[in-house]
Amino acid sequence: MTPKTPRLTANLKAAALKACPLLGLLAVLSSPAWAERLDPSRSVVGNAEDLQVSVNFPQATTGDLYIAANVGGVLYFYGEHGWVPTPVPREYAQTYLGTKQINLGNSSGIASGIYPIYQVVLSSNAADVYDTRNWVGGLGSLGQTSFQVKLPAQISGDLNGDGWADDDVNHTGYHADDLNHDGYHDDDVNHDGYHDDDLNHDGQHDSGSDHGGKSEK
Ligand SMILES: [Ca+2]
Ligand SMILES: [Ca+2]
Ligand SMILES: [Ca+2]
Ligand SMILES: [Ca+2]
Repeated sequence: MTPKTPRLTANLKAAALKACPLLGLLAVLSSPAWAERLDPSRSVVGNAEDLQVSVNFPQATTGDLYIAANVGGVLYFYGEHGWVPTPVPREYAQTYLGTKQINLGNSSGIASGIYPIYQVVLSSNAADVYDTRNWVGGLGSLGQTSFQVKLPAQISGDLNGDGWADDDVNHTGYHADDLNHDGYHDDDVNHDGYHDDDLNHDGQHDSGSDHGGKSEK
């Protein structure tokens, strides 16, 4: 890992966070012609299962395709030879239109955890993936989702086992209360995967009387 990586990670995360309200604004103001969407085939992934996403390109988009995963605050990029902690494209100088399926590999080789995923197309020959001026389609073109890999259902929230957190009704890969799209409940400040008031770790907020964590019945 280079010493620069955390700063660069912060830059892309900041860009990603900026993109969210911008997308919301665009949705209100107009139909965002460039808005892309990154969809997992399922966001809750068990052992020895593939992590698969599709990217929807509503308009022809030409450039270098980058896929990144936030691994504990460090961005790893899915290059031609797998995941590496330096910015490399998955594909160079392609034109995309419609739906593109991408297999991000198998869960058997990665640690259990929550993995936010980003996707962007960079102008061909542009060097800096963190400079949003190089993003084809601008800030709104950033694709985002999140995988929950090999986690207990009390963390993933997938109690019915359908591959999605039960509160992720629109299948974005995020919990309904993950408005900042970091993969964690927004009230999970310590990022252990549980609501911070879920002391008995059953995946549910504890009631006011059970903060000893014994029971919430
Ligand atoms: Ca579910
Ligand atoms: Ca969150
Ligand atoms: Ca927590
Ligand atoms: Ca609880």
